[in-house]
Amino acid sequence: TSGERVPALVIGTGYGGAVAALRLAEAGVAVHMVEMGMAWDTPDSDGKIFCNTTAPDRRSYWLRTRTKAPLNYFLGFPIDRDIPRYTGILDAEDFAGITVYQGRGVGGGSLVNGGMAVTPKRENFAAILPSVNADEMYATYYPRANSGLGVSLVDPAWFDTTPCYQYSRVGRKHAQRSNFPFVFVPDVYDWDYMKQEAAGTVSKSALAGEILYGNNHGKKSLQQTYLARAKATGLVTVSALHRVTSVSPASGGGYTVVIDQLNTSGATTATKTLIADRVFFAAGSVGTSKLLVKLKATGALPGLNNEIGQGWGDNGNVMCGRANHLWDPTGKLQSSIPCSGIDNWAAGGAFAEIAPLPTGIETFASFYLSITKNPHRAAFTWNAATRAVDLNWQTAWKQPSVDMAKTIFDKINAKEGTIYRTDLFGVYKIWGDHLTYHPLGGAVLNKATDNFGRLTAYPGLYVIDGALIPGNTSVNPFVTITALAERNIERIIATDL
Ligand code: FAE
Repeated sequence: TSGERVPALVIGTGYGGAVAALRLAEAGVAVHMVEMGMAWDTPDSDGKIFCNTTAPDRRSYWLRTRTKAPLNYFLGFPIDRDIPRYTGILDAEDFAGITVYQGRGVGGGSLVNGGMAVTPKRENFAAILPSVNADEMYATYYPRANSGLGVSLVDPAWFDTTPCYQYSRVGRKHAQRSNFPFVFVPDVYDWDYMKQEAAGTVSKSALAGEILYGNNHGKKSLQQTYLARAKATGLVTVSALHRVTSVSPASGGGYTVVIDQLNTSGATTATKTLIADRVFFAAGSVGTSKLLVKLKATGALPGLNNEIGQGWGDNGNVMCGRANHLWDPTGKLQSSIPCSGIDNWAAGGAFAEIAPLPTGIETFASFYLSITKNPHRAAFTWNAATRAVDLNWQTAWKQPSVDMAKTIFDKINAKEGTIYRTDLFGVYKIWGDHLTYHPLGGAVLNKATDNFGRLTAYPGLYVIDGALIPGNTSVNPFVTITALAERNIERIIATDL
């Protein structure tokens, strides 16, 4: 209700927001969470909450009239199709030089992602978060995050025999024949459930190709983990389809938070105002950065420092496919949940996930999402003319990522006598270099904030999401986002409340 006062308001329900809400509630603090996306807790007319990747409907995209699939061509033909405009689950947010994919809804990115839950190697941590005590992270906060998220590994014996990971086994064979380290990648998917899917005893999700637009079964998104525990405290409420547009100091102390209520067409149906003693920015790297840059530039929070909006990176994401020989089929049944990768970080700056192409037909293709050590960092700035926030990422800045990915795939192609696929991202286009799944930074720890996420010019304002991480995590980011949030909220509860 408008005008109400809340002790703690959390903007966004992704990893950072879910950790903050749970730990604050456990400490006895009532928390109100505001989420611009839908609740995703009610089946649609087809009996399912989420639509399938192969049949995207209005549920698939955030306020688009046409799908914008990350892998947008197949055999050289475009695969995007018209859909009704709706507050769907996946946002393909276009900036001048890059499309940033993000989850929209209660659970944030955990609703749409592949669940790959990777803790960076200890020796890479100093480059990821230089001001954070690594010993504490690896002794306490990474284990806490892994346990809270429900992370586990595929059973290697099952992996070796199941048809749905033939694509990974082909990926392993090719990696090892070129002397690259092959690694299993942990995930939050329930592996026992996937075995039952393969046995045909339960409804299929990973083995029905569900990914990107939500998983109806098997995946432990934040709705099943942190957010379920937060709600069970009885101290956490969530408003879905509500978007925070402003935060500013309130005259009687605390902060005035302005919130638009949205309908499923994305239109504002009401504007509400709350007073919050503390506000946690957990709108994701892009969402938090856009809000803070706007609030600084438009005079709501003018005292924010000049690091706001800086230090944004794409985690070096780049995708590619390889065309295998006919004796190396990758399987017509492919689990949509990746479980393995090729680690060439130390030698070549690339960590490649062996990814599925769950088309339902044999493609003889190997597909990879590489995370690379791309050095470029972009900045968000306020555009007074358009009254929007711009990001100055340049298309050409992906070249280092392509070069690093090639340290793996040029060598494998040479060894196997194979070539790159040229039909997955356009007509004769090898590299999926127009996008990222892993936005990071924009309110970097110990620069835009203090070393625990406090926006020190404004006591009671905090950043607690991927915006804190300066552009790269060397692996998939959500375990690091979760572990850093666990570390920061513990300190904030101990010293600020
Ligand atoms: P995030 O999860 O994005 O949550 C932010 C929330 O805030 C969202 O729900 C927004 O709708 C909401 N929001 C934004 N602005 C506002 C506002 N003004 N008012 C109210 N609410 C707002 O942030 N990472 C991995 O580690 N492993 C993977 O396998 C993986 N696969 C991915 C696949 C895809 C397709 C995508 C898109 C991402 C993937 N990621 C993966 C990245 C991961 O999901 C992402 O790093 C985290 O979700 C970021 O967590 P945050 O808490 O920063």
